[in-house]
Amino acid sequence: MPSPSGPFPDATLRGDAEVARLISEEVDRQSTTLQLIASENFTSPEVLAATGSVLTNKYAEGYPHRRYYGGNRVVDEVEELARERARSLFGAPHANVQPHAGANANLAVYMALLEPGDTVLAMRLDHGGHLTHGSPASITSKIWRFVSYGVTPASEDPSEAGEVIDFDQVADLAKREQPKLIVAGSTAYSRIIDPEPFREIADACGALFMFDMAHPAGLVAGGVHPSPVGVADVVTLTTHKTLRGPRGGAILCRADLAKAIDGAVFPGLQGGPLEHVIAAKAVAFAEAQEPAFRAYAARVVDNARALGAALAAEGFRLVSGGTDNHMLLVDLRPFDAHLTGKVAQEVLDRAGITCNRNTIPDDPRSPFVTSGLRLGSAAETTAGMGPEEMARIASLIMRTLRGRDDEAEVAAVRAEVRELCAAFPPYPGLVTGSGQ
Ligand code: DSN
Repeated sequence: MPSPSGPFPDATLRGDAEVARLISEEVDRQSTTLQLIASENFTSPEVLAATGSVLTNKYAEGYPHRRYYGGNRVVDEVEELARERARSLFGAPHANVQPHAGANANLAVYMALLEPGDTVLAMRLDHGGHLTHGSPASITSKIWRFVSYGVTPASEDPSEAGEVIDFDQVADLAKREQPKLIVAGSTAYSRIIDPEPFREIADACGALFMFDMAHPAGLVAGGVHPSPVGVADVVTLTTHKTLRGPRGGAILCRADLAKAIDGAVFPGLQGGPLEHVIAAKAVAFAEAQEPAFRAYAARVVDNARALGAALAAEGFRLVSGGTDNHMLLVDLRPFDAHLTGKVAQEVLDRAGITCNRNTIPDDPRSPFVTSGLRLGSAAETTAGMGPEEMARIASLIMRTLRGRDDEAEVAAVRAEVRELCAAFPPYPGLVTGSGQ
């Protein structure tokens, strides 16, 4: 069994062999397989240490200096620090760092700004939106009335942009439906989302404007994507994707909305905040302000482009023709009309290439099966990989999918993946065992 070492919480788990074993196995999995899920990353050891700290013991319902429990001198400072660092990183007048996740952050904003039944204009889930942007399966659609916009049709002409946000549709729907809130942001869209046209459309119909930057938060912090802060009325984010912090959410907003937003998070939606995670968010916000993080953000985009170019050369189609961010949405059909996203994800998993199946715009297959794969560059860029490794990964993906019925070929790819990962360990201090 691998023996964890260094400043990691699992080093002290010797008293619980079962959980220690599982954490070690996960260290091993993360170190010996390729992590290409666009919403994942490798946090720093400092973020891990804060997440595994004694701050988890403290109840702190309320906000700094306005708590419902005693003993909050230290966690008040922790949360103040996190709020201050979030404001400074993004240039925001107000930050709420308590949302346990991006979904909670979005729900809290709706609670703060809307009455039940109000109309919201947001992106369709099957064109790249998020569950909390009004999916029929989400509580959001049961409380508020969502109207959806999507992307333009795919273009036959490669010189023309297709599968990009259809701003004519956004404007027409806004005029017709008079939403109280317009939401920008997505989980499966590989282009820059410019907040300015959304602002103009919102102003024209008197709507508020929320930008959900869960995915590109690190690219905004790193200066490679335009910031929606100061353009949108409210910005939500997750801290664990491109921002590379602990799993969680946050909200940035105008000063005059601060009271409503804070009240919606607590006591409206959540109870006690996770102060250990808030401490880790503070660590991540400070890390993202370093010059090295700007260089990281630029490399993430370079790597996604390199992976996309190499995949296109192998016969895969990239939705919208490429990427401006950390992710690629790959249409598998031109590569192999019989290959589904589900089958591709499963065989890639066996080869040690971790990613997720995803619907592509107007996908004829169900969300459980899909015709696409979503790939991300954020985690392996953190591990140190560059464009050369991205080209090699594209070739490994092609070989796995081409040879999916040939166990020897899948095993050969698995061995190459292991060798590649060994040269880029995400946590070099950790000893790993044999892996999957
Ligand atoms: N599940 C996240 C993602 O993978 O993009 C969004 O919540």
